[in-house]
Amino acid sequence: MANRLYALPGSHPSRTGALMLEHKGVPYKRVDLIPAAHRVILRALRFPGHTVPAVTIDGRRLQGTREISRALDEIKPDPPLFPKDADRRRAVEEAERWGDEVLQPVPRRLSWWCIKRDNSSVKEFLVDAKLGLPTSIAVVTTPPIARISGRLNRSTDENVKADLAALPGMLDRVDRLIADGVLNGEQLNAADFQIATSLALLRCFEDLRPWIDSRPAAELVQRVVPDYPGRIPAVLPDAWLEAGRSAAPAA
Ligand SMILES: N[C@@H](CCC(=O)N[C@@H](CS)C(=O)NCC(=O)O)C(=O)O
Repeated sequence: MANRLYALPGSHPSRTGALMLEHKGVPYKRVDLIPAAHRVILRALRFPGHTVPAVTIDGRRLQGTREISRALDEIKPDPPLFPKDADRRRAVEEAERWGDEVLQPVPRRLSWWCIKRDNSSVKEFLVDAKLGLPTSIAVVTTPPIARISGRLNRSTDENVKADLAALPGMLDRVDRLIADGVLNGEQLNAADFQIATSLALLRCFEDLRPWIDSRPAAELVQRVVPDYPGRIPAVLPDAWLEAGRSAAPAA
């Protein structure tokens, strides 16, 4: 049976899953699920959790970017997603963990907050979606989905404000990982694929693109995921953006 990648339209970790499959040269068919209905479908497909990416490969079910990266290295060792050297592997694993647990939720929370207030460009996230229904119908369902997803992801004013205040420090950390050779080295690794998609989604925010484009982090996005679709109009309050605007990029 063909390998399948179950995704949600515009989902950055889904793109991480796709990039890792492509890095390995593993053929797959992408299936985009309809948000909210995705939970029922993933359960029906016997995945244990409710998030994407979820992959079926060689009769195995893999769910979550970190499970997928490790399993892909087992299934097809070359090209590797983790370095052989133990110290370098630890550094990549730690960067991948941080990218998954700390950085990845930030663009997710910010997206739902912004889309709830202005969904005029949501269709741009759906350009290459494989939903099996017309984009116009998907767009119409956006307001209730944005409300539910905003609640599920705790996209509150307080959390979004805190994310924006913390973001410059997170971008500094990405730049340090690049300077240390953990990210954007000769061989791309699991942490590159994990972190680049979060940065790519952050670049979709008109308010935030300049924060990234002045940094080495932008080179990682250009290399790994230059074609991330979508645009989020400038709706974030000026006062919340102040912290980031005044933060100097890492040397
Ligand atoms: N951090 C995990 C989970 C990813 C995740 O939360 N994906 C979101 C889409 S961006 C999702 O599936 N949300 C649906 C839900 O929580 O039910 C990973 O890297 O695989």
